[in-house]
Amino acid sequence: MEHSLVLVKPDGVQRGLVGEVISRLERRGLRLVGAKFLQVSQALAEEHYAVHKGKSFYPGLIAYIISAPVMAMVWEGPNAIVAIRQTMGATRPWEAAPGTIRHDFALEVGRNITHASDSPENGEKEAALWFKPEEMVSWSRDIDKWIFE
Ligand code: DAT
Ligand code: MG
Repeated sequence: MEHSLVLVKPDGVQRGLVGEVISRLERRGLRLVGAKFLQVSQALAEEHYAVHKGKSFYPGLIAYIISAPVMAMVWEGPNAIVAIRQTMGATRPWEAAPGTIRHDFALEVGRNITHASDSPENGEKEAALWFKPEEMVSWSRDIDKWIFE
């Protein structure tokens, strides 16, 4: 089962979209395994976005992610990485498909509401960066057999 770190970033929290994001992932059939609401530290922000260090947008990206609280979650499911990024939509909201979160709620790449891990390896790595093992819950739902083949 793949895991994805999902963040509702400061703009999404400020705009009252935490429930909307959770609702869409729940309806997709994904299973929530961890959640916390936090103000991100400079150190965590830099580690999370280390791959973007040196890019022109990096300073703005760090400033944005630490500017106000975020909702951090780990979701799991078969094909969770691709499925969740599909639900989020393309990084640049003007390229996001209609019906996706970034299409429906965003206009600018630097205010694109959510983060979601981009590979199964990064899903595991980011989940471990943001959550202690004991903060993640291993559980099953009665309905799982109707969602997971
Ligand atoms: P994603 O969040 O879809 O995984 P990414 O990992 O390429 O996208 O970039 C991380 C975030 O950085 C992205 O959500 C918004 C910001 N970003 C990316 N490219 C940008 C650019 N060209 N200008 C401004 N911000 C950018
Ligand atoms: Mg990314």
